Amino acid sequence: MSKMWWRDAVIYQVYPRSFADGNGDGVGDLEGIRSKLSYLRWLGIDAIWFNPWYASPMADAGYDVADYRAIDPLFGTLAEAEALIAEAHELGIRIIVDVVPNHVSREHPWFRAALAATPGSPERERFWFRKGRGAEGELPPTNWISQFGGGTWTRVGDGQWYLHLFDSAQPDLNWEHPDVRTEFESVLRFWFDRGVDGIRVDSAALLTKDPKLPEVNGAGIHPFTDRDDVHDIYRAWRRIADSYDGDRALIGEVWLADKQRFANYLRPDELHSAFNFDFLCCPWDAARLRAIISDTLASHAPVDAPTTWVLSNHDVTRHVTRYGRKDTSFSFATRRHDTPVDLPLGHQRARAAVLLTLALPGAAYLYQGEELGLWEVEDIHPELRQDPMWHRTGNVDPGRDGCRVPLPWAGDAPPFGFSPSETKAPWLPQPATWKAHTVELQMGDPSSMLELYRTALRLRRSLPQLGDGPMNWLDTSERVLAFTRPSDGDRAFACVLNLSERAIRLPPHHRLLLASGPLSGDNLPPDTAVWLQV
Ligand code: TEU
Repeated sequence: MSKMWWRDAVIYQVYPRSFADGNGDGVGDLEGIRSKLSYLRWLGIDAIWFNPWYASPMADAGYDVADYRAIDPLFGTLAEAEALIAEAHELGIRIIVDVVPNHVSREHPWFRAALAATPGSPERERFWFRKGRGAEGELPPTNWISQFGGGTWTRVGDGQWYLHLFDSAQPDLNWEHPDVRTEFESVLRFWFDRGVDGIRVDSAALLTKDPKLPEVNGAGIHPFTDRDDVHDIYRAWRRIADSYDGDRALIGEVWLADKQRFANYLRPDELHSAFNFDFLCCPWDAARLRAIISDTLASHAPVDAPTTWVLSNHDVTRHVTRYGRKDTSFSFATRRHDTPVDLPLGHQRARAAVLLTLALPGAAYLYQGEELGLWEVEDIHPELRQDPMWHRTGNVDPGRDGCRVPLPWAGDAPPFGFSPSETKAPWLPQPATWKAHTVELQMGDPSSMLELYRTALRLRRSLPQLGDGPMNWLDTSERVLAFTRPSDGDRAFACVLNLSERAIRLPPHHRLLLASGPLSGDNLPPDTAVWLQV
């Protein structure tokens, strides 16, 4: 595989709970994943990113880690993880694991020791324990709001409060403490020693906090997001990654609106790459998409970092559903269900969208199931919902379960081959209508979403113009996105996406490589994209 693979890899996100269940307990696991590696190889991806698979009480689906060096028994064993990494490598697939450094689980030995210790003890210094405000210390130390809704402080028996930017089951670590730094450097080595090619850094902009813990006041430097001193951590981590053979990458989960500040994480001595989430919050609108593409490429150029494109992940409403909403004022932050979804429209746009992202410069992330055209499951019964967001927001935000429903592999009724038959029901219920979207049904059907993905991935590998490199906008109408990917020697490659309401004429003298939907002669219908040689 190529040097600096992370610059333009296609990375498939496996959410282990929901990919494939090998042992029949209704929850996905490593045995299940292993049985599907040949599918991923067939699909044509370059790398897999696994969401956390570590020992965890699963208060936030594994983003509450109790032991960073152990696999949760729900998923399997460390030996199985090692075998999985080795087998993937044999198939030419790289592996990325998810490390969660902002917080640990309430069950992590450090936090248990902190709870057992007294206020002011060294065990509490690894976290953010503070006195409360008010006469009796009955008010939390700050007004901060949790990423999951509600406050960021929970009070313990002796009256102190501890900080958690997410759920109370995820106490924040104190990155001023040398133990914390040493421990995570050792965790990185642990996984690099086991051959992983990359590490996703969860909540990468949140780790360091202003020790004075001031209120969030909207002006000036933020007390817990994107602080300048967080970059010291990534400089140290880069030295570790670079000390290994091969080409080990650090990939940041950085949610930041400011593109200049975002690019700081990608300086040559920091992270290799970071998730660009802009498409997740962007409606199906040519001007907005064009602005994101141009601004992203411009902001990454000074640090010579590649960008990444993401249409869906385990935290947001699946894009078939987002694009199927007639109401384009859609915002992912309010996961509202009150506008109807036109699924055929969502599918048509999703087909066009993947041709766009795979044609742009940089790396692309695919979230498991998007290649099947899966949509957000919005009618999960309240009692079956698992996401802490649903509970912490007082059931205002439906949470993220709807994008985490187990995959349909085969057959015409749940569990659709996700689990061996005659076993426990999948941990979240699958819609009966997914029988038309199984892998089994789509494989070999040239009109299916799955075969579109596979063809696009095969072409992307074979065309030297795609992946890393320059792009030029073609001068077309406002509601069309059209660009070329030039290359020496070869004919230029062009991608054209029609976001208007009328068919448009394709450029003259082209050769059609791939279309996301039916064309009428040389006309490109609305919500359709093509790849051309020009
Ligand atoms: O997400 C970090 C993050 O910023 C989330 O609050 C995100 O904004 C939210 O999920 C959007 O709905 C990461 C993980 O991707 C997420 O699954 C975890 O719950 C979170 O960290 C805590 O570890």
